[in-house]
Amino acid sequence: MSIIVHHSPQTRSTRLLWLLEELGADYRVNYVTIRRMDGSGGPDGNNPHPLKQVPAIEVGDQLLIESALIFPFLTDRFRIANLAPTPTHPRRAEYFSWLGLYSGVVEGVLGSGSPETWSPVQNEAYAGLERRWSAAIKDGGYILGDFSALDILFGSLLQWYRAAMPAGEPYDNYLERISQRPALARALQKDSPPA
Ligand SMILES: N[C@@H](CCC(=O)N[C@@H](CS)C(=O)NCC(=O)O)C(=O)O
Repeated sequence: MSIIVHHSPQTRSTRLLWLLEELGADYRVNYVTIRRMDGSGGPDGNNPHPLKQVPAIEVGDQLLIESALIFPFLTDRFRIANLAPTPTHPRRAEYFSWLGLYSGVVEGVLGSGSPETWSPVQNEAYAGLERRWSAAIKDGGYILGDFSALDILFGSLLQWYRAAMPAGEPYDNYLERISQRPALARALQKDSPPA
């Protein structure tokens, strides 16, 4: 299976490199430019993403976008790596619920402005996510018990934006645990194009 990752350094596609390294996948990186928050960069003609964003992946002749869907697509393809519940596993529904929370709450709320601008409904959605996440990781665990693809998807949020979650325990320890993964170090070596 040939996989191409359309990627730009220090973005949401960096964690996809991390996932692919954890999965032991064989993949090629297509480095593209994107519009950056600071006004630099710009859409890249070599990026097949319809919105000129990253990440996007090509698997054979299929193009897939949106992190919350790329993750399960790949964990299903690479089941052997055991980074997510299989389709008949009793925690499969929990896995999908977290993926939905990522796309609906994390992207939907965090991406819609600063906390001061959130509506009461958005505040409650975010607080609910925080309660669930902190309960899962408080005793040295991970979101689904053992380390899984969800810890890459959600954990990368803390790596970019630690202030998104409350200060102190349990998030600091969790961040330290996930940051020590050798696959993350390998991914970071590929984050920027070779000089
Ligand atoms: N919901 C998408 C968001 C993708 C996204 O916003 N990517 C940013 C980089 S972190 C981007 O490409 N920005 C450039 C743009 O929107 O033009 C996902 O989670 O994959």
